Amino acid sequence: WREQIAPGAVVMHGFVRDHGPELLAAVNGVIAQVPWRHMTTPGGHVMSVAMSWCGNGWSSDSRGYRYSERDSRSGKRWPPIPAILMALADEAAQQAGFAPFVPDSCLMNRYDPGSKLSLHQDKDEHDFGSPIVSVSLGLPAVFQFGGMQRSDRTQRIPLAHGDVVVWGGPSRLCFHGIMPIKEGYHSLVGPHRINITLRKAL
Ligand code: MD3
Ligand code: FE
Repeated sequence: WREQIAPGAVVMHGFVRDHGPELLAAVNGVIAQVPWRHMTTPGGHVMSVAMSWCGNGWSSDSRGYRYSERDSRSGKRWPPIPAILMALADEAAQQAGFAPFVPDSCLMNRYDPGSKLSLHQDKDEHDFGSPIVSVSLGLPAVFQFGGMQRSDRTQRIPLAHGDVVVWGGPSRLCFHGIMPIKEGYHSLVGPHRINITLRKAL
């Protein structure tokens, strides 16, 4: 079923529940080329979440966060976004009431039990007019969704394997985060949660 949690934010429960194996195969194809890595924030903290990406990649260092077409170490482009993820992003965005969506960046987060993502805004993209489509796989999570101010009160939204959320319009710049993941085992994904976000970054 579909649930609007804020203006522009639509949760599509179970939207890709039946496509776990294909989605995981797509993730693993990217991981073979861009292995999971723990980034260091500009503030010098190592993130508990492991990341990978395709399309335009993401980087974080003492100078800040940015997106790039190429791996600065090898000079090569990051791998392309798998077709199944491009199709899913467009389908979900349109069903949530947004225009056809052609993302150019796909970030993947892997959470192990205890991993969390502190409250933040996604504002490194150049295009805030486009939505972000997120896909949850594996262990469940509690998502925190706030307002335009870090101090605004947050609502807690449970996210399960197969849920897709489209974040656009007024919700695009809201603060959000993921509470520490509880210990567990998912039959397909194992002891992890994987989140995929599709974005128009550059
Ligand atoms: C709401 N990821 O990668 S996805 C991120 O589950 C990120 O890994 C979380 O926050 C995760 O930046 C949450 C849902 C999400 C993604 C982007 C948003 C929600 C958002 C941007 C604006 C508002
Ligand atoms: Fe985010």
